[in-house]
Amino acid sequence: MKTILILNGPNLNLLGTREPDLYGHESLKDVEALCAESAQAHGFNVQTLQSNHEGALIDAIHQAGAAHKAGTLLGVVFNAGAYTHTSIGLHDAIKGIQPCPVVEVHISNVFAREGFRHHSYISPVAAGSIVGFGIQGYQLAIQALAQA
Ligand code: CA2
Repeated sequence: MKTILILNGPNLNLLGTREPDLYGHESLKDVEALCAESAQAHGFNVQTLQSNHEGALIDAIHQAGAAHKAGTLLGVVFNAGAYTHTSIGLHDAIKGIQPCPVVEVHISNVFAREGFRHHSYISPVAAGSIVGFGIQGYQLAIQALAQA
């Protein structure tokens, strides 16, 4: 059974603790459990990782690329958090593992927020982007990968 990597970036470990209007009441653990359930329904396993460190996220993307090449990984669901708006390193890492599909997810509608959240370094190299549907976005991303 192939794996889907659920990768979360900076501060997403704080989900459920503050700002429920933007990010809901569920914790990261809840999100990861939801992802495992959705992936299993489509016949896949999940591997989950959250990091507040850009380099660790880049390493995880490289490992995902190797696993995709080896045929054990279907793709990546990636919420890069604030690094979305700043990280050329993550852009290059995702580009470097193509054709491994990376689906960009944002819980909030970044386009309805501050101007600095309107630009994404991830979008141009992502297979697609899902924004503004809350944590359901992770399930939609899994569905997109499973049905591609
Ligand atoms: O909407 C999203 O999913 C974001 O990726 C979340 C990031 C933000 O920087 C992006 O612009 C959009 C922030 C994640 C921080 O999450 C927290 C959750 C609860 C309390 C504090 C932070």
